[in-house]
This record gives sequence, C-alpha cells and structure tokens, in this order.
Amino acid sequence: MAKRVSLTRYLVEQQRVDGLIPGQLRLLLEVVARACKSISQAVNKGALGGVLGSADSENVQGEVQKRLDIIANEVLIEANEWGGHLAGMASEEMDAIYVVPNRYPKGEYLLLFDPLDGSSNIDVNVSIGTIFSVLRMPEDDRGVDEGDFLQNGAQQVAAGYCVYGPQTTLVLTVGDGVAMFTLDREQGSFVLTQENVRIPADTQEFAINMSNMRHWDEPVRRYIDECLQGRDGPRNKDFNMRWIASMVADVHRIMTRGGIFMYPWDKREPNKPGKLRLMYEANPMAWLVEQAGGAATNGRQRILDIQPTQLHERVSVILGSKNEVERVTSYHSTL
Ligand code: P6P
Repeated sequence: MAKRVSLTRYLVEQQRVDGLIPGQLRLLLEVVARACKSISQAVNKGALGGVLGSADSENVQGEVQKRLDIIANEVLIEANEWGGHLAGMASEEMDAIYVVPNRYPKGEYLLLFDPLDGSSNIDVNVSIGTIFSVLRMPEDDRGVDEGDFLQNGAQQVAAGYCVYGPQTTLVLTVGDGVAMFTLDREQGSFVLTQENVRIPADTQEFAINMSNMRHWDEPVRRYIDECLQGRDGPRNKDFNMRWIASMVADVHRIMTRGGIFMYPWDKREPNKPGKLRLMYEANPMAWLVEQAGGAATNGRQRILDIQPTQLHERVSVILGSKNEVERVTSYHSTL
C-alpha cells in the first residue's frame, strides 16, 4: 500500500526539503485546512444541523445570505485571527476588511476567501466549496488597510479551494504545481491523493450558463455557437456541456479532467465587468489553473495581471484547458 502523506507532512516537506514555504505560511495553511474540515462537518449535517435555509441578512453583494454562508465565514475568522500568521482578512461575506484585533499578534500574511461558494446549491444538496487566497502584507510599519489587499493575482503566495461534495477535497498550490488532499473522516486528516495535477490542453467540454446566451458579447457567442455545431462545424468535434452553478465544483471537474469554464461579461449590467469576484474567486482559481498547465483570462487579459482597484470588484472569467482559453481570447482580439 502506497505510503499515506498527510497535508501536514506535505507542507513540512515543502518547507524543509524545497524551502518553498516559510513556517508561518505552512502554519497558516494548516489552520485554513482545519477550518475547512469544520465547515465540511457543518455542511454534511444539512437539515439535521439546522444550518440550511437563508439568514435574515444580505451580504455586500446584495445577495441573501444563507445560514451556512455566515457559519463558514465565522469559522474562518475565528480559526485564523489568533494564530499570529495574519495581519488581516477579507471575505465575500464582509463589506470591510477584518483587521486582526490588537489582543492577538499580527503576522505578515493577508487571507482572502469566499467562505462558501455556490450557496444557491446548499439547500438542494449539490457540491459547494470554500475558496481562499494568501497575499503577503506589504512591507511597511503602518497599519492594515484595504489598499494592502489590492495586489494583482500574480502576488499570491498560496491559493486553494475545498470542495464539499461526495468527498471533501482540498486543492492547493504554493507555486510549485497543484496537489489534492482528500479528507479521511475516520482519521480527521487530509491525505495526499494527487500531486502535479495537469489540465489537458484540449477539451470537448464547456461550462457556461446557457440561459444568458442572448446577453453575451459576440466573441463568446461565436465560441459557444461553434461548440454547438460540433463535428458539422469548424471545430470538427462534438462538445459536451456542464453547468453546476458552483464555481468550485465546475473548476474541480476541470482540474480533474479538463474543460473550459466561462462566466463572461454580459449586457444585462454593462457597467459590471462580470459576476465573479476577482480577489477571492477568480485570482485563486486562475493561479491554480495556471499551476496545472491551464490558462485564465477575462477575455482580453491574463486574470493574474489585472490590477484591482476595489476589494469586491468583479471580473469576467474564462479559464481551463489552455488551447480553448487561448481560442476564446483570440476571438476577443479579432474585434
Ligand atoms: P448563475 C455561485 O453563486 C457563483 O458565484 C459561482 O459559484 C457560480 O459559478 C456562479 O455564481 C453561478 O451563477 O448565474 O449560473 O447562478
């Protein structure tokens, strides 16, 4: 039987053998993983835990919050605020940044997260997940403010997600490829189940919310129309479609077998660049995808190069199998 490598051992070796991650970052990632285990337990209880349904509140995005959104957010804040690894946190569920209280030591990292992505799927028992991104606190001795978080995605020092599905799987990069860890509930630990994850450069599977087709820009309509023509059209091959309406689940499928995920700009709200959030959805997913050999753009620009101006800003997302992402991006540049 192959030796079991726990997340802890994997991170210690990344720290000790490869010198890739400082001790404080390793400890931070272990705390985030423990928080994801707690969230997984709450998600798995479902109706039995009284955690389903909506809370009587809206988040900064104006979306009705689910009880589990709030629970997951609180779990991540409480798990991470006292350890001394962080200077501050930012969450989809909180308007302002969360500065680590003075009663705790401050560290050199910033943690950003969507505590529970795909909330519309919670009550119908479809996979959801936590997405997180780690940045380094800019080096100066002043306090933490929102501007410290506004770094482009290429500055991330760690990124990952935890998908709460038939298995609970943590997917992580610290800049040396992508590794996957499956939660062993009997042991209560994440166990390495795949490393050096690679996304095939080509695919025959696209993920997009087709109900928005009439609102898309021409390059996206052209790309999807060609996929729908299948072997009778210019692509000379048939395509399959998937849309789970949970980015973590759709991206996990792509990390596992390839594909292209698209949530493009559409003309319903022309002033909004897209639906998904740059800092704690698109950036971590873009880095993971690139680390696995894929690509991620907003149709015109590499997502990791986008310079953020607002904490909760949105972005168009086209990511996955490299050759497909490059094709869609090329259609945008032929305008
Ligand atoms: P739609 C979930 O709310 C989310 O932010 C992503 O996880 C998902 O890909 C997208 O929105 C689904 O959006 O418009 O299809 O419901």
